[in-house]
Amino acid sequence: MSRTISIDPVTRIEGHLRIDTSVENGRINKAWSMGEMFRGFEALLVGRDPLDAPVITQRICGVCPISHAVASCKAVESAQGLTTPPNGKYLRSLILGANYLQSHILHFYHLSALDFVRVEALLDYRGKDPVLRDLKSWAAQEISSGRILPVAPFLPKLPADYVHNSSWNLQALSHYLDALDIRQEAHEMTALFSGKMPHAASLVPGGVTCGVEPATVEGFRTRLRRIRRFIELTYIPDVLAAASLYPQYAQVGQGVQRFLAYGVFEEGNGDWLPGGVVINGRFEPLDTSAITEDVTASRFKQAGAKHPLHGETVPENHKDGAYSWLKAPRYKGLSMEVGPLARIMVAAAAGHRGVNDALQAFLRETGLSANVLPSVLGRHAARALEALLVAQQMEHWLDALEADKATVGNYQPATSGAGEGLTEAPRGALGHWTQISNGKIERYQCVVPSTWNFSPRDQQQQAGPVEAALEGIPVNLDYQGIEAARAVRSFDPCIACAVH
Ligand code: NFE
Ligand code: MG
Repeated sequence: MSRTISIDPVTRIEGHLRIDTSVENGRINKAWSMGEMFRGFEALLVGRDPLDAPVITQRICGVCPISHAVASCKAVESAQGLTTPPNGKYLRSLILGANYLQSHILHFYHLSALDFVRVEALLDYRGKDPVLRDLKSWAAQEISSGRILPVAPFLPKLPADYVHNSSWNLQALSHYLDALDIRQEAHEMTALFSGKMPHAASLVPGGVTCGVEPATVEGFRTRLRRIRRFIELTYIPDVLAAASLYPQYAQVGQGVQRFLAYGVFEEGNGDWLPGGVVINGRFEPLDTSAITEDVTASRFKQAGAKHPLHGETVPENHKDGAYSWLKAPRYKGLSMEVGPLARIMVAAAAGHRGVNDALQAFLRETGLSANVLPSVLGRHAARALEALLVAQQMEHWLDALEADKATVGNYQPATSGAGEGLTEAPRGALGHWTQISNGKIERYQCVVPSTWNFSPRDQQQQAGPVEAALEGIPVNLDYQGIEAARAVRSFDPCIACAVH
């Protein structure tokens, strides 16, 4: 018997995502990923001063604005021949690193955990923890009234095979609250060097417009150590506990198993994490000339797949065969997974010693095997492991700052040039491409992580990475799509970014 299940909207994300699936003999056999809005950032950048690019593109998203600022600064720097001194690079890495930590913790606790935690366990709470007691009375109102709006985050929720272990559920909810405080500290870290969060004030083409004050550095370091302790003692153990309670999710959602990363976290001499691609299990160096965006199933006018330097953004709402406002990025014509798992797979395949050692230790301690990493649980595990690695590495970037040295380069911009700005946002490979002519932006294209992962089909009818990851997942029809929701969320969707 064939059935369809739609999740519309996918909740607890930025933006508007709809997932349609067709189910045959108890498994998803086809899926469609649909970005349901248009915004037009690329079009509104045209004709602006290049200095506006990092200011405007940060407004694409409140979750990962730092990544857009960095990609944008690098694109303008490459187009206008600007350079960034080492202090500026280390400061960017620190600001970006703080944003990674808050984003990864946000994703696990505040966006994903409620897919696995039985919130009703709160109703049985008889202990004295004042925070859990408050939460219990709040949850009691939501759960007993069954109202759908505006009582998020606990409702609406899909029926599912939630585990009944009360103490685990209660502990997870208590960590949900702790994670709010930890994220606040991560935001404070970002703001220490960037003025505010979201939408940093200090990131400009050529570097970072703040000084290196010892008191600021130490304020940043103190918070970093608290967050690192939280990752070691709470976040990683919670991911492992979820993995042991829901082991079936190590076996589903494998996806295309082709990974792409641009490289990220500028150090004095190159990036800390390498760029590259892994295809058929083998590492290949990155060739950005092989990137195209296809719009066959996207609501845009455009003749054929184009490299982002030549891309266009002309909306066409009622287009035959189009079902998404996302374009379909491809590498050598192939759909590619991006994100923390892709970064770890690429770094490991490239022989990055720190990542390889940490990954092997992680697999030894958890008893997981490397071949289950491409899976729903593998993506959560990769994100948690990356959070730890970034938090550790940030100590070195703090140590590398030099109080008496410049943080921005000389500002002598060329008035014309083509630029490519590559970085990695928490959710994966992020590139901005621009053409500057007579001191103004003539073209601007952003190709964003969730655009890669949530892309629709292309001219060859090749499914996007999330569409492919959903195929084959067993479903219980009574659960109305929780299995698909869990798989979708392992990619950490942000559709506000993806459609920009
Ligand atoms: Ni709106 Fe973003 C990240 C970017 S999304 S969150 O991380 O760029 O794909
Ligand atoms: Mg784009």
